[in-house]
Amino acid sequence: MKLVKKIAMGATVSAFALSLMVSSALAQSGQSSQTSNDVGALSPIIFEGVTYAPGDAKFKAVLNKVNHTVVESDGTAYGYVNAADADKHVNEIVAKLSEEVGTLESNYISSFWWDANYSGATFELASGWSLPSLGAWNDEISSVKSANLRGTRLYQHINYGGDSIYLAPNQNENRLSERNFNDKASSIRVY
Ligand SMILES: [Ca+2]
Repeated sequence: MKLVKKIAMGATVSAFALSLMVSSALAQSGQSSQTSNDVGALSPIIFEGVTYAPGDAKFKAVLNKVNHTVVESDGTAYGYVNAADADKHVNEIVAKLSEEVGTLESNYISSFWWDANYSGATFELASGWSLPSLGAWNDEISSVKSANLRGTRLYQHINYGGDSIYLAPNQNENRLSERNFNDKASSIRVY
């Protein structure tokens, strides 16, 4: 898809370009954008040092209390209330990965889908690129693959504000609903 390539090449991404990508992808896939298969939470989360499994009575309450989720490279998810605590954790992971990958160059990308299970319209963003707003994709992303160098972070508001979820490299979420982040992202960083 040409527009996707354009992003990877570093062109400025406008809301207009993103809306074009949506209509193009929808036209190609022949799918509507109204699919929704949200389910309850399925993955454990560590909050204030305690691990909560989906079956725990307190799980839903903890998930609702969590504003920021950080998923490490081994898939372990940590929940935070404060942005500063989540930022610190993300910065540590990104710094460590930066040391490891050095100046490695490649087309490492993150992929985002309109629907759960990596279906529906999609777009890609290469490592090092960010989108401060998502245009037609605002509050629409339902699944993500973080196949890049230093991870992917989705934010609730434009300009990287509000709640967030960070996924370490190669951590994928086929249902962002499991992290209370379905149809919620309004800006994105790909580290
Ligand atoms: Ca969606």
